[in-house]
Amino acid sequence: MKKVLLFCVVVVMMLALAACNGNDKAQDPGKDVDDPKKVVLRLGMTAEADSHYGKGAKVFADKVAEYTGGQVEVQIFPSSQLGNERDLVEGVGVGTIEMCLTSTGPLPNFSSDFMLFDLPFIVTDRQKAYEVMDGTIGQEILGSLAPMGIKALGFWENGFRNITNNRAPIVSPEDVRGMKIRTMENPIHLETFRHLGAQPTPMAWGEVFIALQQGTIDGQENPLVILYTAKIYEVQKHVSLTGHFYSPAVMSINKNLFDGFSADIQEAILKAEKEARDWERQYSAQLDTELVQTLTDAGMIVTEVDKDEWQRACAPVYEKFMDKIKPEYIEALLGQ
Ligand code: EAX
Repeated sequence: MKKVLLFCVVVVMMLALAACNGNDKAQDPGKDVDDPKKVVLRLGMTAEADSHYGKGAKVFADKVAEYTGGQVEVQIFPSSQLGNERDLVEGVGVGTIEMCLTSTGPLPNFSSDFMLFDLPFIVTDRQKAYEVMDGTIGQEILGSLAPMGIKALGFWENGFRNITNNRAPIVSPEDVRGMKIRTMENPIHLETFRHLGAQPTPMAWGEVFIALQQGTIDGQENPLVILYTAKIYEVQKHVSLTGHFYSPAVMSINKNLFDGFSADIQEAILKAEKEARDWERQYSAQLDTELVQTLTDAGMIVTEVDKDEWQRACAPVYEKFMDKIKPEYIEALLGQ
C-alpha cells in the first residue's frame, strides 16, 4: 500500500513539474512554444491587411524571415485586432505585444516631439519630409520614445489626410463650420478643426465606421488609402482633397526585447525595416494617385480645393503650439 501511495505522489509531482514548464513557455511572450529557439514578433495595426501598412508589414515580415534564416517570425494583426493605436503603443512599451505600426497621431500623448508633423500644411512635399524624418532630427524624435520602453525603428507613411462627409462638397474652410468631424486623439488636430468652427470628435479608428454609419459624426479625415481599404466610401459620399495634415507612421518594437537580441538579429531587423519602409512609402505615394479614380468609381464625389486658402485659414493654429515644439524642428521642415 505504501509503495502505491509513493508511486502516486511521484507521478503527481512529475505532472505538476511538466505543467509548470509548459506554462513557462506559454507565458514567455515572443516565443514559439513548438520551437523555443524561434522568436515570434506580433505586429499590431489599426489599418486593414490590404492597406499600405498591411502590405508594407508583409514585405517587412518576409525580409525578417529571410535575413534571420527563419529564426524570427513576424505575425501581422491588422484591423485593430490587438487594440486601437494608443493601446498598441502602450502594449509595445510594456511588452504585452512585441511590435506595432501606428500613425504618429496619438504619439504626442507619449512624446510632444511628434507634434511637429501635426501642424497643418507643414509638410507639402514627401521627399523633403523623408529627408527630415531620416536625418538627425527624425532620429532624435524617434529616440524620444525610448523612456517609454519603445524602440521606434523608423518613419513609414500614413499620408496626406483628406476630409470626408455626407452633407455636401466641402470646398472652402468655412464649409466645415458646425460639422462633427472625427479626428485622431491629437491636440493639434483637435485645435485645427475647432479653429475652423467644426466640432472635432476624438475617437479610436476602430469605432469610426459605425459612428459614420449611425450618423453620430458627420465626417472624418484620412489618407485615400485608408478611405478605400476601410470601405469608408460605403458610409461617406464626399471627399475633399484638402491634404491638410501629413501623417507619418512609426514602426515600433519593445526596446528590452530588441536590446536582448544578438547583433546579427538586430542588424537583420534594422535592414528589413529600412527596405520595407522605403517600399511602403513609394506604394503609399502611388496609391494617392490611383485612388482618386478608384474612389470615384466606388461612388464618392471627389472635390479639389484651393489648398492655399486652406493653409491661410489654418495658419493661426501654429502660434498656439510654438512653445511645445522645438523651433529648429519647425525650421528644418519649413526650410527644406
Ligand atoms: O493609422 O486613426 C486614424 O485616423 C489613422 O489614420 C489610422 O488609424 C491609421
